Amino acid sequence: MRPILALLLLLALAGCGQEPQTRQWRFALEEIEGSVQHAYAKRFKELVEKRTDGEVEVAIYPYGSLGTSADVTEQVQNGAVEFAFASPGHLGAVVPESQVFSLHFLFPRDEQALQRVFSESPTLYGVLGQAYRDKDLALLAVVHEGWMVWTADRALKTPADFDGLKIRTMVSPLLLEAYRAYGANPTPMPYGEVYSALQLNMIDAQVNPVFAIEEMSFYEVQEVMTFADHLPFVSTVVANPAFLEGLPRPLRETVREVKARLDDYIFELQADYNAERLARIREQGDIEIVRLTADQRRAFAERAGPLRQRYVELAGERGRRILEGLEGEF
Ligand code: 6CS
Repeated sequence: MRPILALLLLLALAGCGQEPQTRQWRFALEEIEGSVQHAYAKRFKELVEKRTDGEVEVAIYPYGSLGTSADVTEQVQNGAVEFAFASPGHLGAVVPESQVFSLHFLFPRDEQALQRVFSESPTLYGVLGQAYRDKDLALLAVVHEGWMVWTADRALKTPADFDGLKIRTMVSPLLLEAYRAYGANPTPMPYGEVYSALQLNMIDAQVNPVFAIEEMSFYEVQEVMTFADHLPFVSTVVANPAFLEGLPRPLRETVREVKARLDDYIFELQADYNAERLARIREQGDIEIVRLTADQRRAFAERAGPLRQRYVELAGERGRRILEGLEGEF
């Protein structure tokens, strides 16, 4: 055998003997096991591992294992974690433009319109995506987790009911301003501290989608749930940009395809989760449920209106483009 052929044969045989290289992708959540984010990550893992045939293994880190939302976002920015959920409710100080998701009464209650815009909006994936990118975050998906519901020691039917109410919010500055506009005293704190703060009467109220109110047991320590349909709870899936851009093209394509598959999956799943958990809350507790009328919602919407201008002040020219772009897409 000619030496060059022998060398090629040797190299090929050595290659065959090598263990295939496995890539580990970490996916960190802001929610516990059994949540909407957990369902998303489990399906992401399943689809990625199946499509890459063992080349990629996804490890899921539920809320608490890697710290608060702010900690997890930093871990994505510095590459310690490849994928994570980053809720705009916590991200506002880092990416001011993301606070468009804090604007009460901006988003329509038409679920199909929400689904369409959140899965493919050029404004969100283009303009907002660039704002994320400037802060070392790649925006992969915008995820609707269900409409926010106020829970409190009282019914919240008019802005006057918010007078002096200590309501726990996530930490984005515009969210706090939104509740101040109703006359409340918003108190930001990490998700994991809310139950005990309610139990110890350090706060009177909090706001979250139904599935979260159930799985975090907030309903146990509150008297009334008020449905105002003022804001969908939106989270975003982010990745470390250098990691994503450094992936071989087929793997990047896999991430893109899996995201598209998950858009419909999670939209339907959150609706089921929220409906089932509301039924469970009704069975287990004696919490009162209040749904605002159109007139009652209007009184809140009037107070919330000026916040749009405030958003543009905080998020600048790009914020204005996001707001106008979204208004045009719905
Ligand atoms: O209220 C919060 O802080 C959290 N709520 C939900 C439903 N998901 C993540 C977020 O951190």
